[in-house]
Amino acid sequence: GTLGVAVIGTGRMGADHVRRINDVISGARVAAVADIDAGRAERLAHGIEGATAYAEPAAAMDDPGVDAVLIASPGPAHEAALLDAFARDLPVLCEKPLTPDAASALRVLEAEQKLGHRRVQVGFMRRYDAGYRALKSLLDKGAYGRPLMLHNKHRNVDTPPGFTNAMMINDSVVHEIDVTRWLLDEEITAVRVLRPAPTDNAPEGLSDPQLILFETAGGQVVDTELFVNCRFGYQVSCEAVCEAGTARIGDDHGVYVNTAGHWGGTITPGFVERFEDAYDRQVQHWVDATRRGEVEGPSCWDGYAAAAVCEAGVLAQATGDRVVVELIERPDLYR
Ligand code: ISE
Repeated sequence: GTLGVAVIGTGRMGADHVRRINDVISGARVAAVADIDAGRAERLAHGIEGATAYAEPAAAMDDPGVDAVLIASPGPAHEAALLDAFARDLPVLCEKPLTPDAASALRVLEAEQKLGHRRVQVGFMRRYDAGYRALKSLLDKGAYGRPLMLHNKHRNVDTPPGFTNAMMINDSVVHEIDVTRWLLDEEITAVRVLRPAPTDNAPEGLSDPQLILFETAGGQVVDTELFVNCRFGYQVSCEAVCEAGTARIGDDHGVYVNTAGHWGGTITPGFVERFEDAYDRQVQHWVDATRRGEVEGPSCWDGYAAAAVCEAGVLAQATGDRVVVELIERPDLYR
């Protein structure tokens, strides 16, 4: 039957996922929404037939219409919500980050292993972007030989109030951490961060742009230009340099225009637009897999590994040192 989803957190991503489940996705409906701001949850539930608003995540999960949970609350609230879902053995789609640090991610990893089966898909939506998927399949086929390097660009128009240097790693570079591990099928073993003189458009104290370097267990080197107050648009691209060729995605700007002495196209304003198709495909895949009784996509292991690389990255950023990433041995459940 139709999957009844409890959406936990009704901020920007939560509200967008509610709209998506309601209007875009097939096979699922919003059965419950929860937010510590109960008024916000109620306003959102009001427009949706059969959806009930709650203040507590656990209460939303106990709603009789709920079969699965989509966690879109702020990162620090994820661990508690994940453990609530595990206690009810409910399938979960958890927005990134899995949790904000490696120790809490490890607790989640251990709790899922106690269930004895995977329950969580982590919301690393770039894995569902058409460009990244095409690049992944080329690399998996060995189309251009062994990949040697990745060059990533990650640009945002501006940063929300309170955005910190640590968030540049934990919120933004976390996506390059995941695509690096996924595209190359290797763990990241060390991180370095270079901080050029900042743009005057960055808020006081924010080092923007930054250049982040990863080394992988396979000996590859990956660079990421992160520039989150670039002002001109939202851009994410990735170029793989292989032994016999290169492949680059993310440079497509849709319609190509000539006018008024200029040629070119438009740039998306933000991640919601740039990754709209990826978000849709991610949630549809989760719904379809869940209805088949399966769990696919990025796992708690991927969430934990990303958190461990983020911790090393934040340290590398603060010290200027090359910081080695320490991971536990990969548990059988995630092999
Ligand atoms: C935000 O949290 C995201 O996840 C976006 O994908 C990223 O581009 C942005 O830099 C983050 O702040």
